[in-house]
Amino acid sequence: MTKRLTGFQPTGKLHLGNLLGAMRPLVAAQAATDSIAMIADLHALTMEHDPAQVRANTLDVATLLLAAGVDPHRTPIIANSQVPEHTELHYLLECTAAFGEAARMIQFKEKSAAGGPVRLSLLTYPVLMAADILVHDVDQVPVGEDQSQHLELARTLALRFNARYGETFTVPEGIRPDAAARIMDLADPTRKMSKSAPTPAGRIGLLDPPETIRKAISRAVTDTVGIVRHDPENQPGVSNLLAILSACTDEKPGEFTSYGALKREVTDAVVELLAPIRARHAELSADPGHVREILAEGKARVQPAALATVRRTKVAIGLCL
Ligand code: AQP
Repeated sequence: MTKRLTGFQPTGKLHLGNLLGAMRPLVAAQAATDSIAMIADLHALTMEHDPAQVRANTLDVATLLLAAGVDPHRTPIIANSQVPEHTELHYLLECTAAFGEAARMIQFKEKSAAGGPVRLSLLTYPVLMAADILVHDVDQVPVGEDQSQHLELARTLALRFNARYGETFTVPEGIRPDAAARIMDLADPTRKMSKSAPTPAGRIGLLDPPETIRKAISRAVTDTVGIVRHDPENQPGVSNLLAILSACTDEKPGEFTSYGALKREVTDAVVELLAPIRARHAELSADPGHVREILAEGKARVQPAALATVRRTKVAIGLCL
């Protein structure tokens, strides 16, 4: 069965984009793939962070994955910090990666240009991401546009290692979520909905109550064209609302005579989609010990194979076991 790894960074509250672009496809593929859901809490340490917040976000992402329908019996849910083979392989891969390869990553350039001290881990983070993927021998990694350069590096490192030290890693393939699942910011539909956007106005949190959702959608930026049609180039706001509607309902949107009518239907669809997730999240949050157990079980499930990858890598690169 195809092995797939889907990653989530606990860098803030998960939003509708994360659900439609990553969580629902993960849930939908559970039966047909051998998936791992990974919370990349180590990646959250690459920028200034609040320790208590990272821990809380990590548990919250795990809780939301369960609430959204990830079945931990089929799909192990892990935090990369809890499976030490990730960091062990990270170092071994660093020994095969060049400084220039990491320094030319667009995300590194952008984030390091933001001012303030630049953590060394921000530079090496794509190599950790490569380790996250390669340690589990996965065939496929769903990646958004902004992660595709990092996935390319993971492939390069795997191919280079295999060529230099002998066949060791599965070379992963990036799979793109379909375009309709790329959800844009409601306040600025030319950029994707993101946890780290400067203002929360363009984002719908997965735990937002119906009234907050209604307000956010009613304020969503549209245009002056006055016709409801899917034209991302000229009508990005309206096209985004149509994409949200179709992703929420799994159906092609009908006809709309006004932006108001479209917004009302989008609101109903989002509220309906999120209601059971909020309810399940509330139930699960009453027992945080259960979520911690799920993470521990996930670790126990994936660790033997991860250990085997690290041992194989160590032998290939010239270390004694
Ligand atoms: N707007 C989006 N539309 C569709 N899919 C999205 N994803 C993120 N934003 C959208 C997908 O969600 C998964 C987890 O994302 P991540 O936690 O790795 O971080 P990200 O891709 O960088 O997303 P954010 O929310 O924008 O985080 P920040 O602001 O911290 O950078 C991924 O599969 C991603 O493609």
